This record gives sequence, C-alpha cells and structure tokens, in this order.
Amino acid sequence: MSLLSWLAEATDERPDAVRVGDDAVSWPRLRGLAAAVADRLHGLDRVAIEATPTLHTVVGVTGALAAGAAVVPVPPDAGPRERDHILRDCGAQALLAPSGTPVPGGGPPVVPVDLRQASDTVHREPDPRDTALILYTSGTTGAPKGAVLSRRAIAACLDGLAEAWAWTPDDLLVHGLPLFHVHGLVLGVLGPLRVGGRLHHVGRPRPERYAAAAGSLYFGVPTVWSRIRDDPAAARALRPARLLVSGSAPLPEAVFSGLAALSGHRVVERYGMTETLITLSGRADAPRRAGTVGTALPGVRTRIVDEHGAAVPADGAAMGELLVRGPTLFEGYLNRPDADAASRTPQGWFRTGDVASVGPDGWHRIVGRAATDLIKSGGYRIGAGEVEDALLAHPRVREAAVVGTPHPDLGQQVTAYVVGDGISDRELIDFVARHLSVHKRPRQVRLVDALPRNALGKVQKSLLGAE
Ligand code: MLC
Ligand code: AMP
Repeated sequence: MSLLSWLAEATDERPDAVRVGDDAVSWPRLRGLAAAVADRLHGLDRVAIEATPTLHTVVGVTGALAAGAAVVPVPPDAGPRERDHILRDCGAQALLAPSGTPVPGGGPPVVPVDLRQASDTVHREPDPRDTALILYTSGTTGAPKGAVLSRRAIAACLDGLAEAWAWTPDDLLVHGLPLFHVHGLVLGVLGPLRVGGRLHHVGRPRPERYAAAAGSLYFGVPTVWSRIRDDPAAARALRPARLLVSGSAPLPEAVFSGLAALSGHRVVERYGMTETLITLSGRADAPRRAGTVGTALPGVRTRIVDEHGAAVPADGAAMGELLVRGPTLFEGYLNRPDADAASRTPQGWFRTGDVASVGPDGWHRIVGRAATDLIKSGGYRIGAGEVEDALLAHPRVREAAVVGTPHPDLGQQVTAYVVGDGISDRELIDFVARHLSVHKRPRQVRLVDALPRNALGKVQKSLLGAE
C-alpha cells in the first residue's frame, strides 16, 4: 500500500481538498502536481525543501516522496548557520525552493515547485523501509541532529492516530503549524493524505483563523490553545467541531478547563517526539482527563524506569524516565552513531528523557524532563547548547548560559545569562535571530558580571532559574 494511500486513490474532484492559505487544490490535481515534481526529482536520494507554510511545500514534499527521495525540511527562517549545517549534514542533492533562493557555497541546485505543471506519471511505490523524512531536531548541546524516519514508521503512526481519534475521510482538519516538524508536517499534512479528509492550513495558528475555518478536527500546540482560550469568541466558534487535539508540550489544566467551558470540548492530548513520532494519546471514544497524555498507540510499548533502569510501579504516582519502543520509532540520527547509541538502552528501548508516571489503567502523565538543557517554547524544542554557541559567536560575548524559564503563553521561554563587554540585550536577541531560526532567539537576556559555577567550574544552571 502507498504511504499516502488516500491521495493515491482519491477521485473526489472538490476543488478545496487541500487548502493552504489562499491556495487550494482537489485530490487529483494535487496528485498531478506532485507527479510533475517527482518526474523532475526522479533518481535522487535526498531532497531538501524550504518548508514555508504554502501549497508549494505540500506539493514539493508529496512529489519528493512519490519520487522515493528522503525529504529534508529546512525551517524557512533558519539563519545561515543553521541552514548551512542542515544542507551539508544531509547531503541534499536538490533544494525545492523558489528560484533565486540563496544556497551556501557548493550547496545543492535549487529546483522550484511550479503549481502550473502537472503530470500523469504513476511513480512506483518505494520500499516501506526506505527513508521518508529526515527531521532536524535540537539536542542538549551542539548543532541539530537529523532524525531518520522510515515510510513504515510514519504509516504506523498515522494509522494509530486515525484509529484513536476516529479520523475519517469525512473530517476537515484545520491547523496553522509550521511544516518542518512532526506536528505540522507528519500529522498535519501527511495525515490527511493517508487517512483522507480535507485539510485547511490557515498560514499561522491565530485564534480568529481557527474560528473562521469551520473544521471538524483541529490541531494545536498548548500556546495556540491558550491563545484561543483567551479569545472567547474564537473558542465558542469551535463548538461545532468534532475533536480538538493538543500536543508537543504540556497542556496546562487551566487551559483545558477554560476551553471546555467556552467551546464544550475536552481537548484530547497526545505525546510524542521527533524520534518516536506519536506514541501516547487520548481517544475520541474515551473520557478525556486533564494533565494526562492517554494510553499507548497500537504496537507501542512503554516502560518507566528509575535511575538504575528498574521499572517503577504502575500506580499513577511513581515517576521515572519514560522509555518507548514500537513501529513508530526512528531509524537513528544521520551521521551520528555516538548520539544514536546513547539514545537507546542495550535492550533497544528509546530513552525519551521525559519523566512520567503511569496508572494501572495504562494512562500516562508527563511530569517533566530529565535534562534541563532542552527547552520547549511554544511547542518548539530548543537546545540550550545551540543557543549558547550562537551567543558565544558574538565577538563581545565572553560567557553565556541559556535556560528555560516559565512563561504564561509559551510554557517556557529561552532566557540567556550573558557576560559581555558593552553590549545590549536587544543586539544579542537580534544576533541569535539572524543566525538561528527566529523562535530560538532568547526572549530575555540578562547581562551579568559572572555566571555561578561550582568548584569544578561547571555553570550551575539551577541557580539561574532553570526549570
Ligand atoms: C520576532 N520576530 C523576529 C524577531 N523577533 N524576527 C527577526 N528578529 C527578531 N529579533 C518575528 C518572527 O519572525 C515572526 O514573524 C514573529 O516575529 C513572531 O515570531 P514567533 O516567535 O514565532 O511568534 P510567536 O507568536 O511567539 O509564536 C507562537 C507560536 C509558535 C505558537 C505560533 O511558537 C509556533 O508555531 N509553535 C509551533 C511549534 C511546533 O509546531 N512544534 C511541534 C514540534 S513536533 P512572522 O512574520 O513569521 O509573524 C513535536 C512532536 C509532537 O513536538 O509531539 O508534536
Ligand atoms: P520534539 O522532538 O520537538 O517533537 O519534542 C519532543 C518533546 O516534546 C518530548 O520529549 C516532550 O518533552 C514534549 N512533548 C510532546 N508532547 C507532549 C505532551 N503532550 N505533554 C508534555 N510534553 C510533550
């Protein structure tokens, strides 16, 4: 069966099967546009794409997948440092982007996606074990790593979610999430192309755009749901929907209950990672409980262990690190066997780094993270080390320590403590925003005389308000 099985077969000619911003296409038209992209990419193994929230991205990703290439989304606001790293590390042979897009020296040729060009070539379905996506994601230190995701892992994830959420071709999915991560791209674009059901991507996840879209199924990160809760007219407009889903970061209980009061919906929460795709979720046909991320999806197994690797009791209270295994797991980090080995136990469980508890009924709660150096801000995963490296590249910065601090809208915000010479906080925020993706910039910079260090000289982040 094709990875994008619904798209491969759909005959429905309605002109708005897939709408992104102001552009819309029918299923057969999308198939034809993607086939034209696949014709041009035929024979390539790895194709990067400038992942703007546009129909061009949907067509480009679909076409590259049809051609059997591994797709590498590049965040459109990635600064030169991040873009250079991604393109070099993945060895992309082409970059799908508007003509004239600058590429670093020796970078791949730019191939534009042309929404006027369709083809009726039927490309052979690649092996399910082949790579579908390489998604770059932050670790605690260094530059982002490419997580290699197979076609069958994505298929397993989407089929599990379709079952849990009763997602069918009758749904209209609405969201406005970025198209370079699991949430917006895998669930939010490949989901409808496999499961069926129309898609309306509203460009950016603004409350009034969600309200106006009249969808049946909505996806958002907690920051989006909290902004909708704070806009009662938008929240009330979601009453006719079938299901609201939250993920990528913890949904505060006050947002859950505020939305329930205004919209009549108890949001379904699900949990996942770039490396594991979605592994736990609430269900459409089960009660929703605030503060929990539900039960294991089909084929997924979980284990919660103490610091010695021993399983903690499934009593809803004992906490430990969450380990997962199952058909949705990634193949490994590209070019990083060291990081790969460290991410799994000798028995093959993936270490999520999240601290969790599980009840006797299999309901999981995520209670925190084991490492403080991974920050979740607005649903984006941000490595403290990468932001520190960017700050240290500024000639007047001598020392830098980055932590996540509580933020009412974003969950956590990136806060930087900097020792520098004659430099302003604004200058440093803009400097990071120019070199890395804009969402990785510190929201606050505190200029200090010295960083707190222990006797071994290691920065004591717990004294800096780190969560
Ligand atoms: C601000 N801007 C700057 C700037 N400061 N530009 C240049 N220099 C500066 N110093 C601009 C930005 O470019 C942007 O412009 C605008 O200001 C706001 O930027 P922002 O920080 O992105 O906006 P904000 O409103 O705070 O974003 C909130 C948000 C966003 C919720 C919309 O964080 C978001 O989309 N989050 C989703 C993350 C996500 O999908 N995560 C899933 C990971 S997968 P402009 O022009 O663009 O408005 C995963 C697995 C799983 O976790 O379980 O799902
Ligand atoms: P990413 O790799 O960007 O997909 O981020 C994965 C991380 O997001 C996980 O390790 C969790 O820390 C966090 N996360 C995702 N979904 C949830 C959720 N529902 N509740 C709490 N944390 C979540």
